[in-house]
Amino acid sequence: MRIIRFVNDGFAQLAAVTDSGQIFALPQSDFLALVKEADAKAISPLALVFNTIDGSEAFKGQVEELELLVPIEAPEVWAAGVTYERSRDARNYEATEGRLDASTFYDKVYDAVRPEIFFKSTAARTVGPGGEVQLRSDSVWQVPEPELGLVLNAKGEIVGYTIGNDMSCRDIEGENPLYLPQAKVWKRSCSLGPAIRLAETVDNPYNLQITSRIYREGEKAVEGTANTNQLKRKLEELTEYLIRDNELFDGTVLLTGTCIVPPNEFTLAHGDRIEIEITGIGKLVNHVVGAGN
Ligand code: DO4
Ligand code: MG
Repeated sequence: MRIIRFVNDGFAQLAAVTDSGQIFALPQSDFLALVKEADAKAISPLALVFNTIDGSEAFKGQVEELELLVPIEAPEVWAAGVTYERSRDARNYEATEGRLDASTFYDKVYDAVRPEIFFKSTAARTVGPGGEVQLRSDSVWQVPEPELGLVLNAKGEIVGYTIGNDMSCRDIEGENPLYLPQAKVWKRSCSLGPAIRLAETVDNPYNLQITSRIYREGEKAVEGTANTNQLKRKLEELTEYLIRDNELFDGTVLLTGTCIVPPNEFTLAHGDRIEIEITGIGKLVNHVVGAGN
């Protein structure tokens, strides 16, 4: 069962999408309201959705035909880094100008007990499905980072799964790790969507296939695949560190790191189309616009 938001008669409508693709309106204002109502009734969110849609009429049409909104206006988006071997190798490459024999702090963090977790975005900097992600004006090496996103409640519990794009500037980060916030956080540098999969309906979050494609002038320029079974850390390990001595807000999203990195000579350009697909969650599509657009 997936939860979406879309524009219905000019208003944001929460809806449930069944595994067979049927769409049912939900009365709650947003995803966390649904989770909290289920909590208050001491039933699971899935049971609440089934109770609500039982006997009601499905919307006509398919999800692809709707004007989708970001499935959650996450007050904060955080991200974990170097959680996959592929990410560690890519960071080493950009930090050492390709001298892969060099040992770096990326090697250390990959093996350390404490994971890398950084602040990524706010609702205002985050775009939804079909939205435009923006390039930085002072970077010449920019890539999308396709990541599994954890939707958390204020207690740090995983209540849903979504897809995130942690847009990144490899040259800025590679120049100096202290530039990380500038390599990661700017206007429209994050996207989430298209849906949230209820956590209880995901049997094994460590076996989700991730596929990413970048199209340029209608042609596929880059494609990569990965699986969450390659993740070095446990999801609870990441959420535990995020919540430690911290104050979390309902609907916080934690991105879990990337395992798909385009070839080193690739950089995003205005007009590119990015697709990120994760089994059971959907396909997040975004368009790239140059700085200042
Ligand atoms: O170490 C910097 C960030 C790494 C990252 O964003 C990732 O591995 O996904
Ligand atoms: Mg990342």
